[in-house]
Amino acid sequence: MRIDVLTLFPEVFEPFLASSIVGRAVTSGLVEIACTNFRDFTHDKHRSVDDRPFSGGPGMVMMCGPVFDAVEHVSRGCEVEATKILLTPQGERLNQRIVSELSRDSHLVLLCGHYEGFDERIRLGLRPREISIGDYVLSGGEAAAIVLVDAVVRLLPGALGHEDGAANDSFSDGLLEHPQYTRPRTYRDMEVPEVLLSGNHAEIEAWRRRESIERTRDRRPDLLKESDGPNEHP
Ligand code: 9D3
Repeated sequence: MRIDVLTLFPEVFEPFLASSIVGRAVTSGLVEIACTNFRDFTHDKHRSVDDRPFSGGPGMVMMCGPVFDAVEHVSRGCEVEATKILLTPQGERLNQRIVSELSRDSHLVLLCGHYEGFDERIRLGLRPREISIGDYVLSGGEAAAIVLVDAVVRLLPGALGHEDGAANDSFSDGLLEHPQYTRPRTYRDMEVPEVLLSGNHAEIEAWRRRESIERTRDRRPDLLKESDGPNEHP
């Protein structure tokens, strides 16, 4: 997979791209990730990437020129058309289904905005998929792009090292994870549940399943509704 991140702040991605699972996926060649600065595609002596909205209003708007030119630059010579993604509070809310879809694409181009938004002709001309990472206000699309890249890259075959990892996650079966314990068996008078020390794997699996369902009912009843339906999690 190739991922191009278009941004005014390419330097914020550097420590993230160098670390942990994503860093290892990059060095092992599973994914190639490049950051491109919109400012390298400006047309005037002030290197403007934004301007005031026509007819007034608060804030600044990302201009068409640098955005179209940067997208065309990273798309040049590519045989398959890239999936273009505009990170915006107006987009569809990111979830594991969308992450999984994107992980099967060969080329993602992520557009990170700053300021109040994008000139509407960017939407009309590029027809990007528009994605939000949730209902809270960020100062720009960069943090959202990091979230998206992290979630997608860990699904690439070979990225986790242990291949059952992604399949066992919360959300892959629509349930939250069961409680987990490690040594010591007693800590400040708190004991590890007896069943986990029993060695009875059928009983342990049944306990974990019950705990997952109970925890999901308590904390995220919305997940039970939209997954397999009420009869799947008795
Ligand atoms: C005046 C209305 N504001 C929308 C709530 C304008 C505005 C605020 C913040 C426009 C852009 C931004 C910057 N945010 C993003 O670029 C962004 C974002 C977010 O703020 N929340 C969740 N997901 C995303 S993806 C990109």
